[in-house]
Amino acid sequence: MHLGTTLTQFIMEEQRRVPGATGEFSALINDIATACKMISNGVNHGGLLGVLGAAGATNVQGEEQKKMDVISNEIFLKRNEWAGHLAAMASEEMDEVYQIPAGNPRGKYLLLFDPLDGSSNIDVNVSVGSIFSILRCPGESKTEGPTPVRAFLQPGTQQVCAGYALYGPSTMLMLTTGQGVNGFTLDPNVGEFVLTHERMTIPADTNEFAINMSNYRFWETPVRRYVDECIQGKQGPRGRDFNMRWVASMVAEVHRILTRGGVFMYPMDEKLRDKGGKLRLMYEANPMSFIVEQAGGAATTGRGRILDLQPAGIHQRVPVVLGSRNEVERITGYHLETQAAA
Ligand code: AHM
Ligand code: MG
Repeated sequence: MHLGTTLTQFIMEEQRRVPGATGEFSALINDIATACKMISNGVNHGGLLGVLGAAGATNVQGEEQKKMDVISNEIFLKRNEWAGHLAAMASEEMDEVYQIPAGNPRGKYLLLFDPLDGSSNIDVNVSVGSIFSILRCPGESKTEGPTPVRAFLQPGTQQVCAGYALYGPSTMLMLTTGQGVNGFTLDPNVGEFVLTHERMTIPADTNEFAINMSNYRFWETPVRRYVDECIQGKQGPRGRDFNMRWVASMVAEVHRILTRGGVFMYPMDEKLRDKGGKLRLMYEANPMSFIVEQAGGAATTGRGRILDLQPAGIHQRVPVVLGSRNEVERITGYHLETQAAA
């Protein structure tokens, strides 16, 4: 039996070290954790609960919504709209900012989330996850009128907390509040997340890369160069063999990198240029970049640090290169060389 630290205990002990902390933040994390437990339950039961398959609609991004996308979004909203910690929410599954219902108390935080990332994997019983990011709501938006989109448009460096839940062989919750990255495993028998992975660190070097190779013909030169060099292995300029993985669930990909290192790329390509990239800045790239940096890794667009970007919209997309520091720096260097030569 694991009698370790529970998530609630961990967050409360961390908060006690912050002078003037009101406990609001701890309560918010608890509500997010409850949402993740409920989603985990839905994902684990799958066909038994009738939650697999398409919802028959597309989201704001024009992507097909799965039933479980819609259910997970609803769970996040319902678990977080009542307690008074939030001024507003934003989700991958909703076009507009979600306002706290009239009559409910409002608080000082903003919550952004992708309720079920990698949901193309849900029907084939492969790992999926939830990703979230917490910001402080700027002063004037906290109590008066609807919270405007501009309240959310803060660079990733301003995140108070970021995390993800991975619904894999076990359900895990990974968290950072800017003091390193800690991981909790859900004990399904007692319904608690328990601290199992303390202070996770990403090795600076790696022999493993992750990218959707089917986009090769659309990539930019620096990405082709990097991947070509990896594939040439011992015979190529890198002088060593590389391994490749592609789960198509960013949460599973980032979790592997936190566990054993690696580099993950969803770079700019010709197909994506008009959209700005594939992954969403505010509820995918920013929280994952915060986690990766807090574990000693790096995260860039190929050109600059993701966390420094000034967002222009809540659904903005960006190219993403993240993971083991030395590889991310190499790939970014290749982009900058190409840019300088142009
Ligand atoms: P989603 O938010 O619609 O699930 O899309 C994001 C996912 C990431 O988890 C994953 O890295 C990527 O899309 C996979 O894309 P592809 O299907 O092009 O391989
Ligand atoms: Mg997503």
